[in-house]
Amino acid sequence: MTEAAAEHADFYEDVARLNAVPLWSLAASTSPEPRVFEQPHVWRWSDLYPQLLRAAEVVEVGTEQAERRVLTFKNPGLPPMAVGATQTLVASLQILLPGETAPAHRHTYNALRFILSGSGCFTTVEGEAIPMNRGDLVLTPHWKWHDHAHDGQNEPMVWMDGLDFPFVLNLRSAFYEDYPGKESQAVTRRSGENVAQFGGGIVGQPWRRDGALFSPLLVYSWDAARGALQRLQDTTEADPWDGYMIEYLNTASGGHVLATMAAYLHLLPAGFRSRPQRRTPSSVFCVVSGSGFSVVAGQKLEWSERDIVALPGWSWHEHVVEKDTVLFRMSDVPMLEPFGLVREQRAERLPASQPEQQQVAAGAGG
Ligand code: GTQ
Ligand code: FE2
Repeated sequence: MTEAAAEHADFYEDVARLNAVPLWSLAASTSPEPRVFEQPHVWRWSDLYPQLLRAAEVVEVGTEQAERRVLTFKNPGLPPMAVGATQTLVASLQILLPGETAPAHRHTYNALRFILSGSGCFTTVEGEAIPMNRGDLVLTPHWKWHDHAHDGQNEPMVWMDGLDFPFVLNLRSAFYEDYPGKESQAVTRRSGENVAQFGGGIVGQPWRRDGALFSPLLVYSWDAARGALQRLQDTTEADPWDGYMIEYLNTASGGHVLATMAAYLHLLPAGFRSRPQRRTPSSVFCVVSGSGFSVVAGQKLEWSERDIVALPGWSWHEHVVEKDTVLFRMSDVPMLEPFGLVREQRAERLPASQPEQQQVAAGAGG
């Protein structure tokens, strides 16, 4: 080593010992665009459902073994200790068998649930028992007590959980508490109360709206959401990027359903091929019905019913379907919006700077 090189190495070592880093050695600080570590990924129902059934044999729910019987997804691009379908969003599959109860607790991270199969489950949120039916969206906002119970006869009940857990964890704000004493919380409201009060676009007892951080309406039925999509299809043209698309709204504020997560339902009509787009927020979508594929950051991802797909932030993506296809999508857009960090590009066709994606998309047919 020359004297200069030795001096150089010495310098970096000394600085590191002082818990400092020369800024010029960090590529991220001058990267012209976001560097995205999360990868496009599909979690297939056909792979995971059998493992959920096995989980039902391996652990008893509601014991110290397992507070919830949940398989939570880990994006292959994240560091070893991290969980999440993206850097900010957890997606999981949860299974509950007839007769089982998942005990009451609360936490500062927000959750939403999209119901995939089975019937006979209730989730009690802050004193109201909410029936869970296929295609419903149910909210468990920040710090609300919640427990799940399966009163049905035969089939296991399965749903997707979406949580902002990685985000809240990184803000050192993850608090968690078990319900004192009992397994299930007391039911103190009549079933359907939140829908009656807040579900119609006309708000009863407006003083009961709990601020704007989350929606006082806790359940959005499949029929209402699918009906809205249908009316959109009957009266408008499909958006070339997003197809027919609705957002589930916070009925107190008109904003997103939760402080940290937004929820949408898309209908991509038969034969639809979306134009390419990318956005800084990340998304996770669940295939409600239909099948097709996405090309995301140069990778082709095929998916079908009940598969769950991670759409990394700032990654070009496009969707192709043969038959009518409905996608439920959650997004971390509310985490970026307050800070002016949402950027979006919607293109007629892929920019020439994306040869890999162009090639995959062109070869993909459909
Ligand atoms: O059902 O309460 O997927 O607390 C992760 C954490 C579900 C739940 C998850 C949770 C729950
Ligand atoms: Fe929970």
